Amino acid sequence: MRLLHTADWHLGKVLKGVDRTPEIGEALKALLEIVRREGVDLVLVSGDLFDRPQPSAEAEALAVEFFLELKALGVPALVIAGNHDPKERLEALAPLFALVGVEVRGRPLFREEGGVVRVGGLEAALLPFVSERVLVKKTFQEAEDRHRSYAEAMRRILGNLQSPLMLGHFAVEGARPGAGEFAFHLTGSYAVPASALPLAARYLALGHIHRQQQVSEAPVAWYPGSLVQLDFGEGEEAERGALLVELPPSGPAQVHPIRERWGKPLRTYRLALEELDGRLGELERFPGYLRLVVEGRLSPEQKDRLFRHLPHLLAVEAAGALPVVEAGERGPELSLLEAYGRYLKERGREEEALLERLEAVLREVELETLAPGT
Ligand SMILES: [Mn+2]
Repeated sequence: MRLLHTADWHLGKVLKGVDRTPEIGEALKALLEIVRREGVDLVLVSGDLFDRPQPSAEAEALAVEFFLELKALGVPALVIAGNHDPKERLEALAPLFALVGVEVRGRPLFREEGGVVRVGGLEAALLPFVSERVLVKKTFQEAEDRHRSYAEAMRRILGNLQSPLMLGHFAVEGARPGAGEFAFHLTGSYAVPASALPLAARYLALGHIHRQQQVSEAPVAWYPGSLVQLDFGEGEEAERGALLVELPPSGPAQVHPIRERWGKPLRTYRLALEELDGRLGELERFPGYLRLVVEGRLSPEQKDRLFRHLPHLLAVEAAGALPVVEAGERGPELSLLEAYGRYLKERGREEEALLERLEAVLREVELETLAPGT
C-alpha cells in the first residue's frame, strides 16, 4: 500500500498582513500531482489543515477542492484535527466528508468509540490533537508534575489505540522544532516520550512540528513538515514537504522523503544602520518576504521609506528589542483571539494553552448568548 503523508498546511495563515493561502493552495496542487504520478492509494493528513478556528472562506474552498480532486482520482483520505483547526466544525462536517471517501476526526475518541477505522483492508487509529489543558486539569500542579501527567495520560490514550497505522498530532520528545512557535511545547516539555509510541503501529503519521524528520524507528514515526515556510522563525533551510510511505503487507514502513520548497522563502536580514543603503539592491532582489533587524536607531521616516521601497518587506525590528514596526496594518482586522496571540508573542509568551483557554471562554460566552430563552 502506498501512502502520501502530509500535515501542517495552515490554510488561512496571515503573516504580518500577507495572506499565505494562495501559496499553500499551489502546494496542495503539487501534492495532487504526486498522488497522480506515484499511484498513491491513501492520503494521510495529520492535522493543522487550517491556521485558526475561523478560517477564511478561501481557505475552506481550497481544502474542499483538494478532497474533491482526490475523490476524482479515486483516492481516499484520513484526516485528523490539529491544535489550530476548527475541531468542532471538522467534526460537524465529517459525515459530508465521508461521502467523498474522507474519514475526518475532530476530537479524540477511544478505540471503542470509533477512534479506529478500517480503510483498504487496513486498521488505522486516528488521534487528533488533545489539549494539554484538557489532559492536565490541575493548573496549580508543579510544572514537572504537569509534564509528567501529560506524558502519562498520552501514554494511556496511545496504548488504547494500537493499530498497524496511526495518525497523531502532538510533539514527540526530542523533535527538532521547525518554528519558534513550537519552542514552548518542546522546552516546556508537553511532549510524548518516544517510549510511549504504540509498538503495534507499522507507521505513525505525525503532525505538529513543522520540520520534516523521523522521530522514532520502532515504531517508524515521521513528521512530514509544513508545506510552506510559515514563519520567519522557521529556518529557510528547514526540511519540509511531504512523505511517500510504502506499507508492505507486513513489517515496518519504508519512507521516502519528498523535500520541497513550495511557497515563497522568508528571510531575516540583520544589518547595522550604516550597511542599509549599500545592501538595498540585494534586499530588492530577494524573491520572498523580508524581515529586517537593524542595529541602530531608524527614524520613522527612514522606516516609511524602506516599506515604500521594498514591497515585500513585512517587518522592521530594532536589534535586541521587541518588534517595533510591523506592516500588519495592511491586513484584515484582527480577531480578539489573534490580537491576544500577537500580544503574547510580543511578550515572548507563545503559550498555546492560554490561547486555548481564551478560545474556550469566548465559545462559552457565544453559547450562552445563543442559548434559547436567554
Ligand atoms: Mn502546525
